Amino acid sequence: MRRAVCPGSYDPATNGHLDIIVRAAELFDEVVVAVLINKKKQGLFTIEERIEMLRETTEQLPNVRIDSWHGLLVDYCRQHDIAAIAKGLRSVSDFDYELQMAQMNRELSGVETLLMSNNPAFSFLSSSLVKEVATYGGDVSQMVPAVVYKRLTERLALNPE
Ligand code: COD
Repeated sequence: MRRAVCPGSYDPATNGHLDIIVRAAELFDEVVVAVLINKKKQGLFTIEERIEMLRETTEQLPNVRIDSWHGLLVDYCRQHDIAAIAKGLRSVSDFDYELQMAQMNRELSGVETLLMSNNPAFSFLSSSLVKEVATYGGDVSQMVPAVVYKRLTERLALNPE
């Protein structure tokens, strides 16, 4: 079985993330969307909330499952027999960082990284910008999956700026 992982913080998932997940699911037998836990970073959503939103968003994709992990991504890949890391590239600045991580991960474990050019319609999207715009009342409804939009507006209504 050809298995890939789409790793990220997903705090929260955007339509840019989803586009990469859908495309990876067309290329591999199974795709694991792994929410990487960074204990130094306080997120807007808990890991459980991010997982729930990703599950709902990807429920129509039978070969996609959601998981979480704390530690090195290459260790997750080894433990779960994953041969490839699938990621999206938005810009040249993304490329510099992604290439460095891809080289490090390959050096550490031999795992390959597939860098997919993103859909230009989503080039400007990042979780942090979406959160910032939503915090100040901007309309992000077309930038994130519907379930994320609902949770985001509820969360920000509870914790206004
Ligand atoms: N369009 C297309 N793709 C996108 C978009 C978009 N608009 N936005 C994000 N993506 C893709 C990118 O491929 C990105 O890499 C991925 O989604 C995740 O994005 P985020 O913002 O959710 O997550 P990051 O950037 O915080 O994730 C970084 C990782 C968690 C993947 C990285 O830090 C990691 O692998 N950490 C584990 C510890 C480790 O192994 N460290 C050593 C690395 S060499």
